[in-house]
Amino acid sequence: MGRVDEKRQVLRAGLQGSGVLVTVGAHDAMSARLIEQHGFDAVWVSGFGVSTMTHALPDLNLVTMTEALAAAVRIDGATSLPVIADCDNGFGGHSNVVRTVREYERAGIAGICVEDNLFPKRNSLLDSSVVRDLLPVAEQAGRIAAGVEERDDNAFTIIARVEALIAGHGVDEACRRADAYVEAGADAILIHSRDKSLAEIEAFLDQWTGAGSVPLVAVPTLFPSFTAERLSEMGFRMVIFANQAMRAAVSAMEDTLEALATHRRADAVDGDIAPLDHVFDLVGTRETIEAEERAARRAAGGDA
Ligand code: SPV
Ligand code: MG
Repeated sequence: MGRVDEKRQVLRAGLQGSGVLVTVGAHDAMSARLIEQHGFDAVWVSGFGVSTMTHALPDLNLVTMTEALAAAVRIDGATSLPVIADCDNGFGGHSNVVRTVREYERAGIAGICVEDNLFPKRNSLLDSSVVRDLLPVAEQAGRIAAGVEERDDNAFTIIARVEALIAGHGVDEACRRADAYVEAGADAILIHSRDKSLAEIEAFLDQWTGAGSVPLVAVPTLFPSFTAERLSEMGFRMVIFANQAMRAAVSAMEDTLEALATHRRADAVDGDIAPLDHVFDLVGTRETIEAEERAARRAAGGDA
């Protein structure tokens, strides 16, 4: 089995198993490599992370599909874990969702997630008590059905993300949307919430008659004290720690830059940053040089 098929199968099997895929958000290739080295199960290409770290732009649909796909491909290339790409609202209208499925599948990504936010979207974590409009449920269901129809490989996972709780539409609407997206052929449902107590999600799990029909995905950024195991007991098959690595990188850079600005000498930070050898090792520098040297010796031998 090739690398792409293997990653897709691992993702499928993990979502359909009885455990939980503990997934971490990457904003670039190195964060994906570190996520793998720390024993996680899958990598989430965070739209928030890529907007912030690659472009220094807000997560408001300013990153194009081409840019997001390029980031996903770089991330996918740096890890043997399955990669699920956050595709926001599919970067536009109906045909953009269809094209998104085609391009991400062709690029060898294991799965994507598409949300029902209107274009231009708002990041779901932004503090807001305003009830936001979402894409009409029938329209989003139509987009998902068309995306599912477009894919060639049934192992390419399409996750539908329900923003009804985030946008202030309540549990009934969240259930209605989850039903419609499952009916449209979504492989999994990401139910997003900002409720720190988890009461809203518990109400959704109690009320949604489709619970158990497809795997459920949680992003516990705003209910951070719930462990992956606890969320798994509640019925989630994937838990995404979506932005912690990105926020760690921002804090670490800020601390380092502050110390450099204060002390104006490089060794002010040496004890707190990754040693050069560690960085060389993370990207296989020595192995690459050795391979080049072996090739040069072979070429020289061949020439002789
Ligand atoms: C992301 O990581 O870009 C996500 C998750 O979509 S959240 O920021 O919680 O919306
Ligand atoms: Mg996102």
